[in-house]
Amino acid sequence: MNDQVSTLMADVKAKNPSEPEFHQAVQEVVESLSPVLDQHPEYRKGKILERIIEPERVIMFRVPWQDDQGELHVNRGFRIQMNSAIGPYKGGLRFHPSVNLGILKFLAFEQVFKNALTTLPMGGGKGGADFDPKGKSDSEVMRFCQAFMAELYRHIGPYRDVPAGDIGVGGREIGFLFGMDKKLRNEFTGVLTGKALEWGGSLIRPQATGYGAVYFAAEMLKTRHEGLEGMSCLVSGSGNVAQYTVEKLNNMGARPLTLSDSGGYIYDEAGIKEEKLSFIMDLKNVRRGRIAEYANKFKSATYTPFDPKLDYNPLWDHKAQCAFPSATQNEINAKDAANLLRNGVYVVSEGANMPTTIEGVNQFLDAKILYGPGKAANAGGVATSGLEMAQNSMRLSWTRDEVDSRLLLIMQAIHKVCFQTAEKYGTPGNYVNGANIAGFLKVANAMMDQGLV
Ligand code: NDP
Ligand code: 2IT
Repeated sequence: MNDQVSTLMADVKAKNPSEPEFHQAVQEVVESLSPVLDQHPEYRKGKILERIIEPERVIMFRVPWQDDQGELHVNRGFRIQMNSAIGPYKGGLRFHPSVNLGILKFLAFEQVFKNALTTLPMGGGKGGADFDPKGKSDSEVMRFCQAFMAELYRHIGPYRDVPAGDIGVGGREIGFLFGMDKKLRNEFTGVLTGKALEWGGSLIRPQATGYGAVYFAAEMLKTRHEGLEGMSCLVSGSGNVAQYTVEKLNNMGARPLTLSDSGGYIYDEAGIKEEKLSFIMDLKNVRRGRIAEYANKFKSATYTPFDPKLDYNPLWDHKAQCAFPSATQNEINAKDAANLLRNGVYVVSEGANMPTTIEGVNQFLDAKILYGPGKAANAGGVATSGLEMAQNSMRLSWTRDEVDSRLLLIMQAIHKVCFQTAEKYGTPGNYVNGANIAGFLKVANAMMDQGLV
């Protein structure tokens, strides 16, 4: 760390105590920015960095709801409106017991740069609650979503802030949230994305994050005149992002071998082919069961429960060429990164947000593998949310091919700007610097244009 970065990080830690994920996300970005700040003293004078790390607004609220037995519960809800320099706040909602202010601030901070890379006019935000949807009935989830929206609706809107899904928030939750917003507002507006097709959703939005992460990997491979065909791939998670990553990998002739949930992971040496993915989709999206069931059903697979005493994740300790972390933050630590490299992995495309620790990232960069950080590689999801907003504004819907081809073009554009920016600033092949600098420049220039607000 240079002096400037250490001073800034000391301030960030003092001002935002007990928020390690936020510190980590800020550190990774500011470490990339030194050459930009040296070349642009006006950003220093305009205190762009100091402003960009401070949310424009943080909303925290009580979410009281009643379970099926009539017992009352109180959760904490949040919306971080991080930066609106280039468009309305945009970003997902996460429902998970681990949710706290620091985690949502890291996610909102990442979202600012990610959204800037999409080429679309979206600012950055994130929200959610420390609610655990696991084991809850549909009516409990509905009552929670309604209670959550009873407060959130007054802070959002199609020109103000447009939430979407993230961990624990999928089509079912977006439906309940949208219904409550519509009732309270007495207006049918495109206030959320990830809606169902019949009421304003976009084709390909459910697929977009996973497909996009695979398109990004393919673009990185193209720079070495290679393709995904025949590549063995390790995928973590088994939710929205992981499922459509596996689908696209199969379409492109690759061999996805693993999937996980918070209990453990499966390794299927025969590959997680189409019919097995249908089983996963039913298991996870309809029956809401555990991934362990996969190994009972398919004999080519083994299930390994996670052992909390281990200081590494055994999912990352298999021979493969590619890895698609698609579960959660910091799921690849220094030891996991070393295991991946030792096992021959040389393509990492992050479907999850910040799945790799700073020590892990540094190993990937030192090894000069094709490493696509989340804010670039998983931007296809929010980009397609941007396409959903565009369709809502026009009051029409595009075909599957139209949306998918726009998604591909956007992922190619993101890859290109990251690749070229990394080169321009003297670190060719470093997509971390490329993504951080390119995203920063767009937002910083907009902030400079708009004055001190
Ligand atoms: P889902 O809720 O659909 O799936 C999450 C998956 O990750 C589940 O398999 C879950 O297992 C597992 N998981 C979650 N938390 C943990 C944890 N602490 N430890 C181990 N496993 C965990 O979420 P998504 O697929 O939508 O999101 C996955 C990642 O992708 C997140 O990092 C999210 O921020 C990111 N992302 C999502 C986008 C989207 O469009 N949905 C867009 C861009 C990024 P279990 O069921 O056991 O909890
Ligand atoms: O992290 C993310 O980019 C998302 N969860 C998707 C956000 C969105 O608004 O579609």
